[in-house]
Amino acid sequence: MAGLEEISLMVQEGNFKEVERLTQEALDKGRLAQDILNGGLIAGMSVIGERFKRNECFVPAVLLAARAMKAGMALLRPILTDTGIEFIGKVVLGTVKGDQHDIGKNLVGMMLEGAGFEVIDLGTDTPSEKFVETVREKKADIVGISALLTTTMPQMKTTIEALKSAELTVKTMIGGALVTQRFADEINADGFGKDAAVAVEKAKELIGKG
Ligand code: B1M
Repeated sequence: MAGLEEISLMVQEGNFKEVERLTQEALDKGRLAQDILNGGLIAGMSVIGERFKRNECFVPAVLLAARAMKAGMALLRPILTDTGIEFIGKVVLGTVKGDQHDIGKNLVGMMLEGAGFEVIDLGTDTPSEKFVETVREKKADIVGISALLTTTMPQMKTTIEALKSAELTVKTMIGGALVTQRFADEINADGFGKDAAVAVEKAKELIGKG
């Protein structure tokens, strides 16, 4: 039977082909999708998340691991949704209007998925109205807002204000290279993730699962 440890190791090495093969093999041999997710994919991604936090590995390794995790997730997702297994929370994620930077946001999204969140990714150049509309429609728990430019950071404030005006009870989390805790406090964001690993911790905290 394909070992979960082996899947975890292949995620850590970013070997997406092996993750895909081993995940399929584990399914074929009767492993539960939930066990493969927790003991293989998420376990591997957690190791990488911890290493990243301690500066023992860097962005390229995280992106490779995330891609490998996604390869396994693609096989598990239909089974997990079929059997009604629930995500721990729902996050609407996007880069603000006027901003095309998405590498960090994508990393945050993948790490959130790895931690068991459902992520609805609105992409880049996302107007505040789109955040509001999606949060309302999808009944999200958290809105994750990313911005990388000094000129687009005010859009984070605009988005948070639009969510408040729409009276949506949703937690807000912001991040991006130039964003600080101070800025997050200034614009009344509920959380700030300095990097993808902290963003995951913060998201769990915001929904009371930290
Ligand atoms: Co741009 N760019 N860029 N750029 N770019 C910066 C941000 C810049 C700091 C470079 C510089 O001058 N030193 C500078 C901004 C300066 C400022 O505003 N003060 C800048 C500029 C000026 C520009 C243009 C205006 C350049 C031009 O055209 N004249 C232009 C703007 C385009 C636009 O958006 N409208 C532009 C364009 C581009 C590219 C398209 C070439 C490319 C983006 C490609 C892409 O994303 N698909 C690009 C890149 C790659 C960068 C740098 C070099 C790297 C950004 C990156 O991906 N880092 C960047 C310099 C830098 O940041 N040092 C720069 C890796 C990534 C993993 O980190 O995004 O910080 P980061 O994400 C981290 C954390 O911030 C956090 O977690 C991530 C993982 O740890 N995080 C969150 C991010 N989002 C989060 C959300 C959260 C929580 C945490 O919760 C929701």
